[in-house]
Amino acid sequence: MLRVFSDARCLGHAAPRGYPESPARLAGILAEIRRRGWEIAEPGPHPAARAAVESLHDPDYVRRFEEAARRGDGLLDSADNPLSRGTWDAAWAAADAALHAADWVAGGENRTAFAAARPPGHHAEHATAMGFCFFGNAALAAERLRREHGFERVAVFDFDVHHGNGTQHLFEERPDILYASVHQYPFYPGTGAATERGRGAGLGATVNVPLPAGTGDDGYRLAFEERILPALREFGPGALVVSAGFDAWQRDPLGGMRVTEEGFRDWGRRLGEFAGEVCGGRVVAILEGGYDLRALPGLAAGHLAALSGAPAASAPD
Ligand code: Q9C
Ligand code: ZN
Repeated sequence: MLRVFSDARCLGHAAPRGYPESPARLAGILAEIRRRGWEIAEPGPHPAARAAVESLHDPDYVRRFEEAARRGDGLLDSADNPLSRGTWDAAWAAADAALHAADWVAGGENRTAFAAARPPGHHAEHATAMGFCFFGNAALAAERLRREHGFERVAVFDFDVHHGNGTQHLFEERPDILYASVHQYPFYPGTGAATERGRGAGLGATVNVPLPAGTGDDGYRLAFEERILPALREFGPGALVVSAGFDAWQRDPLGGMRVTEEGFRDWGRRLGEFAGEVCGGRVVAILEGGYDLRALPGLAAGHLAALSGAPAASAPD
């Protein structure tokens, strides 16, 4: 069963001219989801959001973000993180959607949730905005499943073309939350070497599979079969969080990979089968990147259909 979680406030984070992380990305995905007849839940603010964000991020960072937004500053921490009137609310709305998605998935078996939300989250550090990201949405979902819903081990798998430095760093000393990523390397943000395997008690619970520019469906399939799925299976999570970025697509304006639409469906199928066998079919997918406005809706919907076993397309009328 698939359920999509979104929030109209996510559209209010405006993109300056030439900024690829635009409201149109999400609007296109939501239109495609409606076209396929999939229901979209908009539950609004999550009662535990403030506490969840301030336990994962530095509360001083949250205050700094709020003050910068209120003052009307043009950006937060980096040129990749422009602020507009709706940015603060959008960042909370994305966190809210991720938390609601996690709550719903924890409520039964064979549930696939998709947080159709922006801004994305996997580059956001403990106290720094980075790479279009403000709050770690996927990390929030993982921590919610771990702490509030009692799953002893939760895995995050990240297939965005960029390495999720934020998610990795938030959990790198944790043995109870696995972070696994497949990404273009060397590339932005510079982290994600195979030698980064976690620290202290978390050693071994970080799995990086860097791939060279130009990798296509075959290279990704090998990475799944030989590295990612065995690591996830060995960890044995009670629930799976997927950082779903679609910027490894062959003509993405930011990425340099050659993945096709069929590639994203193939991973969806593999991850869905894995979840059915290992973690009661509990999957929380969170939107990260993906910047080709024409391709993105079909890539995301195709992946979700395969991941959840939802009908691939609505019947023609
Ligand atoms: N400042 C996501 O896909 N490019 N973020 C920076 C040099 C930043 C991508 C170029 C790309 C961030 C969620
Ligand atoms: Zn990305």
